[in-house]
Amino acid sequence: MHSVTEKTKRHLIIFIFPILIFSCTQPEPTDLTKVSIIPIPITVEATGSAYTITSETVIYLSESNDETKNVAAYLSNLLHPATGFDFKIELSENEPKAGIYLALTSENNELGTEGYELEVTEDIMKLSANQPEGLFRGVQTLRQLLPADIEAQSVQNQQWQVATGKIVDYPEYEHRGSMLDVSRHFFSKEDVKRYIDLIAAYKMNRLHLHLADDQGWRIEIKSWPNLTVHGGKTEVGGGDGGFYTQEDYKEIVQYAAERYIMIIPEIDMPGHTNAALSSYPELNCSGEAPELYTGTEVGFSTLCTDKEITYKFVDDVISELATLTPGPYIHVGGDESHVTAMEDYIPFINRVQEIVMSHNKKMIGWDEVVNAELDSSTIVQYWSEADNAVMAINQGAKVIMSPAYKAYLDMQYDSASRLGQNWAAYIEVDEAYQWDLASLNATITRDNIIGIEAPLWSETIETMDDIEYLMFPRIMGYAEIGWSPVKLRNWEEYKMRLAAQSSRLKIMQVDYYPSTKVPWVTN
Ligand code: TNX
Repeated sequence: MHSVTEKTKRHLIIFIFPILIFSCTQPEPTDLTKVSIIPIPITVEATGSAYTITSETVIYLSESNDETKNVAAYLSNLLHPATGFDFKIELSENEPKAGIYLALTSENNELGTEGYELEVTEDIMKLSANQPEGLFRGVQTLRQLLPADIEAQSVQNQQWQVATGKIVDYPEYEHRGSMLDVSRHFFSKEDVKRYIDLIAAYKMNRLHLHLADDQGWRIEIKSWPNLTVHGGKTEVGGGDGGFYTQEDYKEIVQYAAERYIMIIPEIDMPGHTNAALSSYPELNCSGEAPELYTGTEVGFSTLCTDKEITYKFVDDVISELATLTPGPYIHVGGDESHVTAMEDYIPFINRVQEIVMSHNKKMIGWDEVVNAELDSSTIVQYWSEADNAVMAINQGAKVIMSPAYKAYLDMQYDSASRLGQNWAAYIEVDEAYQWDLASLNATITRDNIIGIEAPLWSETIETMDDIEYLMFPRIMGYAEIGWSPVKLRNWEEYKMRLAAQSSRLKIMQVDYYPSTKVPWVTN
């Protein structure tokens, strides 16, 4: 039953409220310290008012070059679909009176290359950083300060307010990333781009692509064409596989670079090589090519480490990959080579390391590579044995932290999870968040760690929805572990911030796992 007064009230809301919104000069008071931001910034101060983005808002740049223009265009493209506004981008060497101002400064050393400062008043939203990269990370914060509807892909009729105050923010670790296995199941270029967009939103800066394994070879190598023609044909379960042409791959690298994400290519060897062995019989000690493999066993394949052609192959592959890779790293796998004798494995890795370095790249390997003699530039990715990470450190190598029982995105959340494996652990959202890279082991200390990577192995996943279900929300916690200092991190507080992200994730159409550990806020 609606009374007359209730009807009148509704009319007031329908007719008077918009007039209030569009004619009012006083913005609604808002508290910047109450806004949910992931990863949590270093400092946030609120001044209790709001800045409003309107159709008149201009994006100003303090300096106009390809990179700053790219960040401004990225911001404009981010804001355009939901607001419907066409933002002008203009150069303004001096601070403008109003608008969004992207400023390069060299005033604050502690910001480093990725840090930023965001100052919001009722008139201006000023984002400053030492590098365009810092501006880009700051844009991701700005995004979370706006109402969740900013993520919508169609025009939303509402106010676009940002709480006033000041944020100063920079990362704890230089290396913050995820790995996607495109070998067990192949994922299209478009899927990889979405993956890049999703990790960029939480300020990650590395995407490691696992490009070759027993089940499929996914990157075109012009000097060994059968690797993809034959070796890329299928995947786990026997479905159609696929591969990236070098042109596709360059496009991925470029797309990532525009988001300040480095692509780290991995060709796993000497094990995990059935797809290559099946494509070229001469790489087998027997001289006979095995069938393509579509199961999920590991540890049964090996390159023939005492044939010279093997090193010609490795050199050709790494040479082409190095040419496609602007970043400093080539990942050579080295894990689970159970059928390679240790006396063959060690000289093989030593030689592969030389090959990588001869192409002016640094080698990364899974933690078993510590059995070889590592160069001081080599990086070890700890996934399995803490003792291996300790050996790496004793050899002077730095470590990427991906301990499977904490950081594997392909682990099931619990025994009822519809996807994933559980050989390392069940990893619920709280388990994924509540640990610190530098306190797992007494020898693996802060100074030896370059950062975190959360790997997503793809034995059990086939679609982007599947990816998102295992990735979210855990990836947001891994992003925070890499970005925010441990003293700012606390599960009880984090879970509230995470809960507040649910409408945003829904609007972004992220198919996240709705863990019962999180008190999700549904509008
Ligand atoms: C172990 S992690 C592997 C992968 C599997 C993964 C499944 C690592 C270096 N090797 O080959 O896909 O487990 O969780």
